Amino acid sequence: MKIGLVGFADSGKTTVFGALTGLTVATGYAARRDKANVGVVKVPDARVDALTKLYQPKKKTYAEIVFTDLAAGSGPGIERAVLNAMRNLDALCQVVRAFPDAAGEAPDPLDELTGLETETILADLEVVEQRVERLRRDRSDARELALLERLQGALESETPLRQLGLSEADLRTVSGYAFLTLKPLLLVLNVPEGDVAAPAPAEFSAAAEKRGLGLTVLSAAVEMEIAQLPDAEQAEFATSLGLDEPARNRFIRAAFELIDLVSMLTTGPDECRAWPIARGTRAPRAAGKIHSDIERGFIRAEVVRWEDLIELGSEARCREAGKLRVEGKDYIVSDGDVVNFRFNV
Ligand SMILES: Nc1nc2c(ncn2[C@@H]2O[C@H](COP(=O)(O)OP(=O)(O)OP(=O)(O)O)[C@@H](O)[C@H]2O)c(=O)[nH]1
Ligand SMILES: [Mg+2]
Repeated sequence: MKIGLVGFADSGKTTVFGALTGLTVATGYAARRDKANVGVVKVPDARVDALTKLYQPKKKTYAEIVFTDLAAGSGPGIERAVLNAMRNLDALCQVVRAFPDAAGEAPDPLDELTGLETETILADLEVVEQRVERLRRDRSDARELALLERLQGALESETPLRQLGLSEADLRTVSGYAFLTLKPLLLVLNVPEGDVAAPAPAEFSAAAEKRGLGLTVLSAAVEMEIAQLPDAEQAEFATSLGLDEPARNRFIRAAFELIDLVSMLTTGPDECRAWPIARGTRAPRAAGKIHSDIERGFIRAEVVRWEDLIELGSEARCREAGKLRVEGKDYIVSDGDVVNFRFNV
């Protein structure tokens, strides 16, 4: 799963990337280059922290996701090569500039939102038109043609494909085209240092809501500063700015949900750990994330809710209180389940 930071030049993508990964990356004009920055980011998780406090394990492991930072490229708009690179991503986070740039130029967040929307719609339309033409010529697949004509109509009326609510079957039919406007999209409004605790401007939130898009407000510059502090001081500094926690944490969790991942938890004296699994994953497949032997020899899953475990203090007490469930191979693991697999190899 790859999540991309995308958007116009100087919106702050690389600065956000640096804040997320804690890596030192060159920002600004000089940093524009052909190669994307790629980094692994830990997903902050209060449940892992709580379980760690209870079990005092040797190790604590958060779920991880990979972020890619794509430069917009030279010139106005988004370069063709960058739009193509976006096709390989599973989800997009558009960084939108809401701070005055180095030249003092006022930002226009709504214009960036609609600007990227238009560019991605046009890129998708090009793909659809070529395919429609081909299918009309071949008369090979009437069902696909009908579907693509419907998509073409939507794109021509400037509707991103993700807003159509396509069926699972339709999504499968078009999955090979890697449509940009079908990719999950999260907006990241990069605001000036003084606005980090303020809500997004009403006009911008309304535009996000109308499109059904998630929105995180942060200041990349501030988040970068926070990221460089020792862990213990990060929360304190965030509080001093009027934030409950670094905005980066909210953003990472939102990005994690964007790609439809949930966290299965495991705990014990060795390790407390969050395992990212696709929403809807059954127990044996989830077990396979830990080790293929556990999937192969799966017998059952013993499941407690993390809240119950924290409240009651141990698995044994959860069992006594009837809070430990024994689940079979058809069980779909939910977010926040603490699971202990029984297996036989
Ligand atoms: N004041 C302020 N400046 C910022 C903020 N975020 C980024 N900048 C500055 O804006 C400039 C561009 O930031 P980058 O992160 O390089 O922008 P980018 O989106 O990666 O740009 P490209 O890679 O060229 O597409 C740099 O000089 C940053 O220091 C912010 O939150 N506040
Ligand atoms: Mg950059």
